[in-house]
Amino acid sequence: NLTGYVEAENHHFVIGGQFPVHYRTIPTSDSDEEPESPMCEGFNFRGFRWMKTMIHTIKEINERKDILPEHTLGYQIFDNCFSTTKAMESSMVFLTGQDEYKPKWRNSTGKYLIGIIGAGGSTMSLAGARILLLNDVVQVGYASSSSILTEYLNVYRTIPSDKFQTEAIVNLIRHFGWVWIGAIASDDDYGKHGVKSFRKILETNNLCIAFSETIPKVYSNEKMQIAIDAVKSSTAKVIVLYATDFDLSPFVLEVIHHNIAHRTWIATEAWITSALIAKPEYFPYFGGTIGFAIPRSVIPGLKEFLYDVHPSKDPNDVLTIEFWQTAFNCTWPNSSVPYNVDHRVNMTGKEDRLYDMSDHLCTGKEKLKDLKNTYLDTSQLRITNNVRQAVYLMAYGLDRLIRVLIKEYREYLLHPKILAFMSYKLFEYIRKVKFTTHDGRKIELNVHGDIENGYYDILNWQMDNTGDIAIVKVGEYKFTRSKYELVLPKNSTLFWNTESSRLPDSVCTKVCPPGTRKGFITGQPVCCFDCIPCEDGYVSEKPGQRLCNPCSEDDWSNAEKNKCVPKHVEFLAYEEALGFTLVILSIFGALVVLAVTVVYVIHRHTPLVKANDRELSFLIQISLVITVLSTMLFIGKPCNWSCMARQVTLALGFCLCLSSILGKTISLFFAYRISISKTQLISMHPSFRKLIVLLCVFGEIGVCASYLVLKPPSMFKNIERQNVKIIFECNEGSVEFLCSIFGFDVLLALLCFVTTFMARQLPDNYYEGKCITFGMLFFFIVWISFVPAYLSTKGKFKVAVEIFAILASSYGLLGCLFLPKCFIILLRPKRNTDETVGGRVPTVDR
Ligand code: TCR
Repeated sequence: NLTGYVEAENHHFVIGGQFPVHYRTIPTSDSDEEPESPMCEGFNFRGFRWMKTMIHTIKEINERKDILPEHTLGYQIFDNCFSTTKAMESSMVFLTGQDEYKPKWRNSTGKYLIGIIGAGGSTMSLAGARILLLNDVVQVGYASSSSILTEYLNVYRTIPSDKFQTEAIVNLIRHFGWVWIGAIASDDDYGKHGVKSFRKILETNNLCIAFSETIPKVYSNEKMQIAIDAVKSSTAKVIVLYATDFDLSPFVLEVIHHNIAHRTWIATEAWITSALIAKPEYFPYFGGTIGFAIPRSVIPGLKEFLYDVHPSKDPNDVLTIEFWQTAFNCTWPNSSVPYNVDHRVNMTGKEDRLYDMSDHLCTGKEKLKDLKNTYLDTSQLRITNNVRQAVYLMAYGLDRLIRVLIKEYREYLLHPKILAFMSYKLFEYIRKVKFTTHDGRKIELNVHGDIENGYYDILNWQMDNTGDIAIVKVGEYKFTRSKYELVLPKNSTLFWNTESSRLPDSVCTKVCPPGTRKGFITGQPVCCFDCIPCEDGYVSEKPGQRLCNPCSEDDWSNAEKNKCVPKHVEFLAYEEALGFTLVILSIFGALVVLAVTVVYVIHRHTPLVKANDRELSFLIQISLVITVLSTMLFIGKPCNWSCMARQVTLALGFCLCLSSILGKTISLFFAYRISISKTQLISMHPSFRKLIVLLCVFGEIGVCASYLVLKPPSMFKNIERQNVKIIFECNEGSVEFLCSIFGFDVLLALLCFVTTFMARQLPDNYYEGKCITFGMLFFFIVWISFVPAYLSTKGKFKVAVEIFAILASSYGLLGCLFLPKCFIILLRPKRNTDETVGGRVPTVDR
């Protein structure tokens, strides 16, 4: 039941061929009959053209003097109906020459079989490849492109492996920025392996498959619906269809039936130029299809050869008769070839099989010229050219081998033993063939028998003025084993089947805006994600960032989290209200002290001022000015010198103040002792008090100097990353030194307190002892409450707390020590007389 062409009789060698001249076999259902080879249906004009091209090329080679000058090639070609069974069957017949397989040394025609051109599709090539490999027969594929065929040693091909096409598709997808892609495959090696590697390459590029379904080979409504539902429900608007046109047609009908428009289909080379699908009525659904195609070629002389076909030439040429009948829609008289109308039972599940002979008889006068038919359309010779090159490849290989052998075995050349030896030599010779085709393409195979350098045309389906589909070349894709180049010229206009006619976007989740980052959802593909706002201190400036970047130390994120802005700088400034108030308070304090001094100077000869050491009073006033004004050093942007100056000035100011007070209290203390014992035991020499002050101050100066020299405090920019602001503060250098300088002050304060506390009973007109006791108490209260307040505040408020404490303690001392006295001096001058001073109090003044 195999149909095809044989011409072997007068030739030395035979090339086998397998072509899909029909789309499929008719499934046989009656099981009680003896199994027999299935019939074919659906005449494939394209396949018929391929087949004819093989014959044409062999004729051309036979006429040429430069290839195989002394031998001629015959052929044996079978229609495999695009089915595995037929392909196997014909492979067997190639080998045995019989319907049943009886292993015989490649003798089906009685001639030496060089190899087989075919078998149309990957699945069929695969089926044949196994047996052919067993028998050392080379198979040169012209359309079998699946990447798994690379593994078969005897399979060579003139079509690039799908590996390249798959990469090309992914590169195209990346070019257009699509990330969420659907995939539909035919249920065969071509589709399944294609989609498998497609998925893999896609994933290495961080793109995602939205769905991946197959189109059943044998129509099944259920399976078809699964694929259709996937397309319908998915948000992926760009879908790759990895299938040959025959397998695709039922799916196409289904898409139209379900009115699924606004999809962009990415075509593989197997259907991008298919007349079966590129029909104007399908345009609303399939317009805008983009994909890759084998480059076009013009084959000289082929057109004439194709036209030279007529059923009357050979009544046994059933294929030509069927061609004629199908093309002209008539029945050839007196032939047993059934008039075959392509029926759709396999495609749509609807029984509309038409098996009746057309009642209209063919006359034989029908004009091929009037026919608009794929067979005669030589404008798109792509796979056709591959067929031609496959034949050439085989012929060249044989030619090279024979040239070598002829030297040794001249007359024995066709002896079976030599032929047997020849068969596997041929493998190598065919693989090593390098030649340039008639249109300047270089053909060269790699170790696996694949071509590696080549290019695809990028085609786009558009509508031309006449309402026909125009398959427009919009670019080119060149590739070698490791490199590729995608050229899509700017001026080539693409048609897109979208509502807006603009480039479709196919995404699962829209790109995350700046200020957010992608948050992957567990169990979801990487293209589907949540957009999570960046944390404080982190930003994402560009859309679609995976991570938020931390801002530098000096910067902080803005509210939108899309930019780092300089951190707010914090210190207690003179200009701000708090700083300003403190400055006013300190200046006011200093003025008050000065006023007191002025009062004291004016009334320096009055007993009150003279009582209990006038100089010490002046020293205390000076020191209070110092401490009050030292607060200025705490305000403003700190720098190294102000950091050094502030603590030391403060400590020295207090030291001077407290030691002067101590000088006074010690005198009071001794006076008290004396008043108790009533004996003039020790008299306090005034210079002794000055000595105490001097010693204390010098001691303190010494400690301060070593502090400044050994571990000086310095300015410090507190820029911890998690801080919203930069805090300018002073780094105290050494806590030990700090503690010791102020510890000394505290010690002095304690001494003052203890001494006056003990002498508080001493009757004195001006209540000096009581005043100092109060002053010191106040001093302690301020500084004790200062500690927790200081430790629990931050930044500029810490400094403010310190200033408050300084001012409060200074004001307190000022208030306690001098205000009652000024009150007396100015408002109760009567009390400021010698009697009152000298009366009850033993004079401790000079
Ligand atoms: N490889 C497909 C079959 C095929 C085909 C074609 C069939 C290709 N190109 C064009 C018809 C027309 C590419 C396969 O199965 O390997």
